Amino acid sequence: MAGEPQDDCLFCKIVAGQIPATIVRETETTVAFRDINPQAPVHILVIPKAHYENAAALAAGAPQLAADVLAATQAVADEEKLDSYRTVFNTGGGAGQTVWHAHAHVLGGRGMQWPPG
Ligand code: IU
Repeated sequence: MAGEPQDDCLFCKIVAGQIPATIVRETETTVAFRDINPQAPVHILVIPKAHYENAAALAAGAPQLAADVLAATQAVADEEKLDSYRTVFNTGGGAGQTVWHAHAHVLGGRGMQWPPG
């Protein structure tokens, strides 16, 4: 069911403390941790604690929680002292989504190209 922890979800396990992660920020509803395969000097993932499979499901099912995730991306960027940064939600395999628990990538600390690959 939407919002409920999933046994086979890596990010639900991080929320539960069952898998280690370098957590940089935590609120009542969100967790932010460093990506294990960073694509920029700063690469942090912000996730809702509740399980939604992607950003679209999160926005539709829990709009306040989606807002909490967005607010957390800004807070993380501030804490990392990023003037410019990119926030990415990969939605669907064709867009590069590999973990099916909604997450925002916060990337910064280097120049960015546009369009992204
Ligand atoms: P994606 O948008 O679903 O492709 O992003 C998933 C990210 O999760 C990706 O950048 C991975 O490096 C990252 N990640 C992680 O930080 N820790 C893990 O244990 C695993 C993936 I598996």
